[in-house]
Amino acid sequence: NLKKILLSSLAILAIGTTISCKSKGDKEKKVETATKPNVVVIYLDDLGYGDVSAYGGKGLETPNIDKLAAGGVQFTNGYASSATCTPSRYALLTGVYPWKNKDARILPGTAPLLISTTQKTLPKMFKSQGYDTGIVGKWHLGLGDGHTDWNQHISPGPNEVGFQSSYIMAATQDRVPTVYIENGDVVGLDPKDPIEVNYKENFEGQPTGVDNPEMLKMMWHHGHNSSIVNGIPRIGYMKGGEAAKWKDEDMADHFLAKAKAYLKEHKNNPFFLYYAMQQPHVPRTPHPRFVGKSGLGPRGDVILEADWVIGEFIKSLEEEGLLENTLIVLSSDNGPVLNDGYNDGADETLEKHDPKGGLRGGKYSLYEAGTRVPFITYWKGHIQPKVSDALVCQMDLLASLATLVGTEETTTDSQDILEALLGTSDVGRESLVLEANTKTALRKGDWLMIPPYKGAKVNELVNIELGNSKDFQLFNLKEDVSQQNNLAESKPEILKDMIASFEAIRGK
Ligand code: NG6
Ligand code: CA
Repeated sequence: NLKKILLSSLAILAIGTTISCKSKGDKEKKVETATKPNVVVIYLDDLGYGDVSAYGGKGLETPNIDKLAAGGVQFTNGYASSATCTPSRYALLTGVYPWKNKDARILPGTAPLLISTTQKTLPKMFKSQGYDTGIVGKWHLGLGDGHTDWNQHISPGPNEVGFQSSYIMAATQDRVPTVYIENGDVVGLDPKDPIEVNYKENFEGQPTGVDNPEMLKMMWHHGHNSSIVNGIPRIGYMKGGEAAKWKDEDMADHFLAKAKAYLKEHKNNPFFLYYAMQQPHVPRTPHPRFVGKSGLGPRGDVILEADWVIGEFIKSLEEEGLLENTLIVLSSDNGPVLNDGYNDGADETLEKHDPKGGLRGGKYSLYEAGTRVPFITYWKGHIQPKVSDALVCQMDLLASLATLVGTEETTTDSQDILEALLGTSDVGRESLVLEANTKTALRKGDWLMIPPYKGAKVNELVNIELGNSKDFQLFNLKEDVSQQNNLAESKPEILKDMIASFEAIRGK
């Protein structure tokens, strides 16, 4: 009898909570959609799960990111769609799995625009709701038609897929052209010194990382031995454009100034700002203010620099009176790598710091450290601080933020998990296909399944386990977050279910 009474009171309690949660959720939704909050996505480049002290990172303090985590929702199962940059950014901006687009791979600086100008995008969605939309920072989604003349207006690019204003670098900090591009025009270009870019062959008489080591202030380890800019050898060849070339050490301050200016200019209308920072991607070039500050070499130093930048940016939001009306989403495009092609000591100076945060693999990998990244939502006065285990992916921002601003946007792959993102629900996605170099794996519930793949087990150049194996791999991430125990043989039922779900999404 007692048991019965207990059970029924538990049931009443349970119903009570559901109802109150639901009505609370509905009410909040109404308020939020009515106010049209600003949205800022702060996106880091190669920042690992363990690179943030709020995520347990040791040997390095990131107080400003930690503040967002402590005052917002800190996701422990937050994912980029992919273990490299271009595909992750593609998914973030289009809400579509990148492996559905065969060209969504790490792109050279001369690649044509990857996103179709007719495709749905996150900025277009915001624009349709009366938002101003802007991007500051790394693009790496291709520009123009593939035959870009860098001395003319460059189009199509971010401005043709929904961003009303753009201030970008074309590809990566280690790829040419090493210039900023504002709304399709190279900034500071002297027409008498035109820019030429070629990824196949050098321009006659131009020094390279291979031939002119005496000119280098940073030594290359693999790749990165073509044109030299600011004493740093790059991927690809470039000639001319001297006055327009960026100064690597000033890049963080430069993008910060642009992002702050964006806030000032657009504070009177709802805006969406995609702030794509360059750290801690190679070449790691901290401003002298940060050199040596981490004790972990340049990789640690640029993480401190990035954290400082984020603090300054938030201060600006506060000063402009925008903080309580701005949803901030912070994440990273893929997991960490130490030596990614330059001898900058990143792999020698780790001490206690584990960029992977106990996960297996890293950038380029199908193991967890490739795609599981810091993922934080922060909205002062609107989001109750919590740690959430909900499975969330950057690809879901399109559908979720559409709901936030009062519209609907569906793609085949972006899921509306707004309540999880705002912390009012712990339910995220049920499953997610993860990608590394066009190979895919399935996360579902607590499980990760990697199908058999040919290829090296380890990328020796970067010293990262890629996830390739002749056998199926199955891990219970709840019990075995570092993925040491392959349960594919001992849990055949689960493996079967995972394969079926994977094939249902991926196709056979
Ligand atoms: C690789 C580069 C690496 C990095 C990466 C892109 C070599 C040998 N390696 O090809 O240094 O630039 O591309 O990184 O060139 S990402 O974060 O933009 O995906
Ligand atoms: Ca990256």
